[in-house]
Amino acid sequence: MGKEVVDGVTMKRALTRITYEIIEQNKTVEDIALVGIKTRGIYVAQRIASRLKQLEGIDVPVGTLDITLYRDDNHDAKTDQEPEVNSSDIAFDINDKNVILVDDVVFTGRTIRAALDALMDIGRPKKIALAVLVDRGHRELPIRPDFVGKNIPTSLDEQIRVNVEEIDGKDSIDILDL
Ligand code: 3GP
Ligand code: 5GP
Ligand code: MG
Repeated sequence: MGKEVVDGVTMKRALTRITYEIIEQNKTVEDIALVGIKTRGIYVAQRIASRLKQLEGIDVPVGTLDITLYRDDNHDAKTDQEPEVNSSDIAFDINDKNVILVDDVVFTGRTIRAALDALMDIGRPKKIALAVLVDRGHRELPIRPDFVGKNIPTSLDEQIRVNVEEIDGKDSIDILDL
């Protein structure tokens, strides 16, 4: 069983705060585009987009990247296998955009590295930033999120479960012991 460390109200507030930080740090919010990493990163990106609409009245495009980590069937993410981009759905021009990559959890950073490669293959954004709902530590690359919902230090035996209303029926963040 998991232990809930962030409840629904707190999670929504964190998403709202991230959105305000994005507004503060971007002179022209019109240049912003969001790219969510499947699966739950896409929902986090859509939440941020709807808050940007509420707060600033702007429609920000949301694209998606499907990235999977190839690894053995145990759940040890520390592996020499690398994440691979399976597909992307980015139906807008990323050239000269301030692209904000969005994932639910950042861990080793290898998925983000793969996402950066994929974005640079598509075009030349003006800038790429990273927003995550949870930073659980254990980075293996020099990648640091610009916008963080919650820092949750974990051991390697733990796992974060992010629940989103859209697919899990509730918003919350749990820690699980593997
Ligand atoms: P999600 O983004 O849809 O939530 O990385 C693919 C999925 O595996 C993610 O789904 C994530 O929830 C889940 N996952 C949970 N713990 C780990 C982990 O330690 N490493 C990796 N690579 N994936 C994990
Ligand atoms: P990376 O190690 O590349 O940072 O993370 C690999 C992928 O697995 C990312 O998409 C990340 O969101 C996800 N991930 C890593 N650790 C966890 C975790 O503890 N919980 C969840 N839900 N996702 C995780
Ligand atoms: Mg994820």
